Amino acid sequence: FERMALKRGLFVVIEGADGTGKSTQVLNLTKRLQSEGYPCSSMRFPDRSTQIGGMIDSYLQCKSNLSDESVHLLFSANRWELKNQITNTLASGTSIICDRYAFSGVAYTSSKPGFSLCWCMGPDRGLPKPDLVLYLHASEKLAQSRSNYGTERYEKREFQNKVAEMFEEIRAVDKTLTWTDYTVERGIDEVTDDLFGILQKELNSNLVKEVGKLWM
Ligand code: Z5A
Ligand code: MG
Repeated sequence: FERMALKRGLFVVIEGADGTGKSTQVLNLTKRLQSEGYPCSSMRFPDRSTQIGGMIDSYLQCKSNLSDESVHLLFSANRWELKNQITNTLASGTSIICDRYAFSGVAYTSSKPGFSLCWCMGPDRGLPKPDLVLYLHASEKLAQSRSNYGTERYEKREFQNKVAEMFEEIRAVDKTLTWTDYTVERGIDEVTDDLFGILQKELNSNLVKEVGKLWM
């Protein structure tokens, strides 16, 4: 008899401004998908649990210094070291909800003086391509409640404004990617409901095409 082709998992990346609830929603959405019967696991970048991730963590906490070029390459290497995990998970039929990805990588470094978008995109070319990028915008209210930024590197308003501009440029470069905007103006659980609604259509579609390669 003929075996039915296994439906691969959906690869969803959550990106967005600082403190818009990305990490919260990645965890909630993963639980929600699982409880609705969709096999799903979550990932995050940077993944601070690996050796490379440890170097990134120390840099972000300002406990060590690295040149802008080398930390950019470390962020990218952190994704490449988990590439097989991504492709194997998707191939096994499990969806991935991922907290930040190469778009953050390019947006943050290209916000520093002297970095072109082209140079920044180079190291991430060929990584697994997400089926959907959910971009979270902060509502006025949420942004106001975030007026005192944290102590990590990059957590400064001026820099974050530049990062938001760069995200727009990154979107414009590659029209083959699917971005969906969502403005966070409701409570955490309502936001999870909304995002789940956005994903449900995609989860039920017949994903026969292979996972693509980013920016190739
Ligand atoms: N970076 C880079 O340079 N290059 C790269 O390649 C990558 C990253 C991948 C650390 O990332 C830094 O690394 C980051 C980008 C850079 N620099 N900055 N800024 P990270 O992902 O580890 O950053 P983070 O520390 O997790 O912060 P975040 O991602 O900006 O926060 P978030 O995940 O979006 O928000 P959250 O932690 O889920 O929620 C924040 C708070 O808001 C929390 O108290 C929640 O309970 C609350 N919250 C959440 N949702 C709501 C709603 N709906 N209403 C009210 N309150 C809410
Ligand atoms: Mg986060």
